[in-house]
Amino acid sequence: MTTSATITLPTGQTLKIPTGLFIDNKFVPAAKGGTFDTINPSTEEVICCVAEATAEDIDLAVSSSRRAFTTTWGQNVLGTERARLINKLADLMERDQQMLAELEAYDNGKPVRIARDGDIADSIACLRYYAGWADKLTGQTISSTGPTKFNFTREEPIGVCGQIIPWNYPIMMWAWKTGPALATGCTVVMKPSELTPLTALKLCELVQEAGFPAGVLNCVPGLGPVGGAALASHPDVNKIAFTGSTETGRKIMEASAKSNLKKVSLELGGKSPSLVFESADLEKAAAWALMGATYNSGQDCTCGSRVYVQSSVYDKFLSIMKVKVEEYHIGDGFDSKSSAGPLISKAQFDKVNAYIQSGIDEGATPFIYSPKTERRGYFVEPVVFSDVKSDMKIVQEEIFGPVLSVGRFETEAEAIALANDSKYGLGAAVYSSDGGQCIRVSSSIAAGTVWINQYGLLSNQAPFGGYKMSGIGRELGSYALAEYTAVKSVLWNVGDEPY
Ligand code: TXE
Repeated sequence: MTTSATITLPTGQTLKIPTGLFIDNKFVPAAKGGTFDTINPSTEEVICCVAEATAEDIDLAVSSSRRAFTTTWGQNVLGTERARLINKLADLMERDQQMLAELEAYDNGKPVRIARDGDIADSIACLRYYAGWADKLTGQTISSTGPTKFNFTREEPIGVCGQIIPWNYPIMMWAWKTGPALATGCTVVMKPSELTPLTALKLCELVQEAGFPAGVLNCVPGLGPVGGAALASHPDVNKIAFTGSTETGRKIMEASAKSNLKKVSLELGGKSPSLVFESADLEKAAAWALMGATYNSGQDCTCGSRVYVQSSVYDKFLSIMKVKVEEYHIGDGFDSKSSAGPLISKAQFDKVNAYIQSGIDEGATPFIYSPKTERRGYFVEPVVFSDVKSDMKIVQEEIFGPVLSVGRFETEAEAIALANDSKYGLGAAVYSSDGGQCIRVSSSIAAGTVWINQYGLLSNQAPFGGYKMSGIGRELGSYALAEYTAVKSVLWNVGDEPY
């Protein structure tokens, strides 16, 4: 198999892209020669085929990362040097921002503008944020052990990290995971989603160009149950960072438990609630709520898929929402008017449409709903259900499409109970002009992120992660550093006691 392909983007531009596995700073075919196709979700056409990693390739990648960890990276390189290389990588991404955005839009379907000014801009900032941390990792000096004992701690890189990422934000998930890993001195074996492998591989060219030592970052596209499973159960991997479904998250934990008890961090599904109180600015609340439910066509772990509105303003809220949905445009990622693109795959398209049908069958009112058209591509228009009940599937299960359920409540206590009636706890929002209510309610919701009078905005400086079945561990901010470091306590006897 060749390890590159030349593709023609919808702009008419041709682009040479790597399609091999990236091991030891080289693009190579898979050991068994296998490949898989990646598909443009806007046209349902095959873009190209990509090398498929199996267990043998994972072994090679892990050995390469282990070698780098013990020689050219890990504790052998100063934080300032790690920062320099990460900053260089960020600069190269900035140079290639438009090209990366077009490739992301082609492989994933999202609008070029959103990929460039949202996902990639944030990813560059994320790398720069973690480059800033690379030379600032300090331990503690602990004096309570007495005058003749000297105790200090070291924050050491945990080792070789497997990173398994999804298809909804391919570049951004790559940056969220590589940033803190490389900054702390870990080495990485990255497995991008089989649905969107192209930008992860293109970024490897930039890793080469930036001058990272071989093996610091390897990239092994492949199928989840094959390459992904081999990485999760590998005995020489020290940590797995995973973003994806709760179901696969369980398998990753199980693989860790059955292999070497590697550290695991999981960023999983959600069913994030928004509570709109009668004192809220309803125009703004409806705009944020619609954005929360439809951003990235709802393919977002914090998709605000449940909105509860106080009864006194329920009808008004819905009528404002209706006007706003009409301004929303689902379309091709290369069309500058598109607010969001198609769903990622036929499987997601079928899954989301089955949920929409289940909402209708279970008696929710399809308040805003345009039935399917025979259009090419996996496009689904936003759907808003009203009069939903808590036990409906559309209210309890993650849909991962632009489908919003709107229910009602009378009191603050009822609103909090509805918000917490979920196995998930990733995001939540409160809309109210009563400051005391905002604080009371945000403290009572079991979710890793609570937005007040806004939705979905994240910051590289602020921690992100889930309560309950939405995950374990935190990404972003200084909190993510703890996921990639092991704390060593050094106890030194500086006195004369015999023992
Ligand atoms: O996810 P998977 P899928 C949710 C969302 C979506 C559903 C299914 O509800 O509809 O998951 O999507 C790798 N061992 N989210 O099937 O399977 C896989 O190759 C190791 C939420 O795409 O979890 C890919 O790289 N790895 C979410 C990654 O896991 C395995 C983002 C995610 O795929 C594996 C995506 C295995 N056994 C989907 N099986 C979020 N939290 O943002 C699969 N993988």
